[in-house]
Amino acid sequence: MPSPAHTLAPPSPGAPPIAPQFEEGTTLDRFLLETLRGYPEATGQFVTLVNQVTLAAKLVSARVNRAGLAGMFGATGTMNIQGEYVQKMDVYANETFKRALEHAGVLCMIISEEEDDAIPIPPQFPTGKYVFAMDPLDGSSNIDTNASIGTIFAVFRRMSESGQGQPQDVLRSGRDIVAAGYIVYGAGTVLVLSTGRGVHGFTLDPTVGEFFLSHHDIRLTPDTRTYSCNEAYTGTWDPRLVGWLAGTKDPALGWSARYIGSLVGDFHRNLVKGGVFLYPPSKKAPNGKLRLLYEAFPLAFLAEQAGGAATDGVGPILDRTLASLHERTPLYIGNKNAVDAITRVLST
Ligand code: AHM
Ligand code: MG
Repeated sequence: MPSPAHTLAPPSPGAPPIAPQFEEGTTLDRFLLETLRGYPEATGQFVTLVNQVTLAAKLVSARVNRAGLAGMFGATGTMNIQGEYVQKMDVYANETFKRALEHAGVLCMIISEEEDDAIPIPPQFPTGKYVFAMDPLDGSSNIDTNASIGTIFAVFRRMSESGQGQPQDVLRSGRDIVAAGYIVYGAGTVLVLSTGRGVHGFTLDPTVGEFFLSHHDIRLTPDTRTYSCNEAYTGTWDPRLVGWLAGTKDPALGWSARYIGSLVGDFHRNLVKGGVFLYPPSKKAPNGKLRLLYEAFPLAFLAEQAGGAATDGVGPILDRTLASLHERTPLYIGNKNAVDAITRVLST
């Protein structure tokens, strides 16, 4: 029986529940093979896909580390579909991920923040069963300052039968995501991944070029006392939200703020240490600034997998159905009680 599009793969009949103990030095490759062992449909193309993602991540990581020396700081002088200045590293990351992924026979379509239309698989390469949506270099305006930046991605199983991907392969519910993750290029390079069975982090050891398990089963506790947002914009936010934020200023409550201005950096910090990230609609960005498909969807998938939550202020992000590739959304994401409190405030 074919597996439903929204699960990576069903376990093979009689497969034992998998709860392996991971020893020090477990590579990403070994982790995938061991955790997906009972899921034969998921090995093969999916493992190849992850391997190609890590190859691109290593190349981008190396370039980010040398950006100042390699003349990769600054903008190209052109604007993307989002009306934002394209940085030189945006172009490099986009090309690197595309080149690493397009030939492997595991994708039928790539969607990138950097390109207006869905990217078909070049005709000389075989197509595969997954759709890959990415923000190749989120937060890239921070590159000149050495702040954390990253690649965010979501993976869907195709709906169409074969050949090039079709619009129905990507214009769909966030609940159809089968895997999601990001690579944060910071003090170290860390890949955070979920295949729908928890959230796990792998740190790149650049001396050997391997990702090793470093954050097993990351969990978001229900409560947090940290928020992340661009508070300079509150003048045009919904007053109910401004009221909620004002409430956090009571010294008795012990709130703190952390904001890098790089979604992937802020989210990673909050995932590891706890925190709620807010990017509400504002006068400048009436539908929010962040993109649903390759920013909000994958991070919402990770947040839910870690026991947290993500909403657009009305309902769960993952309940949304994508209407257009570069659609924007408000985003409130992180520890569950804070996200729920914000959603409650916005619905009263
Ligand atoms: P980008 O994908 O073009 O880098 O833009 C998105 C970035 C996010 O990383 C970050 O959360 C947000 O823009 C910061 O916006 P602001 O400068 O308005 O606070
Ligand atoms: Mg981005």
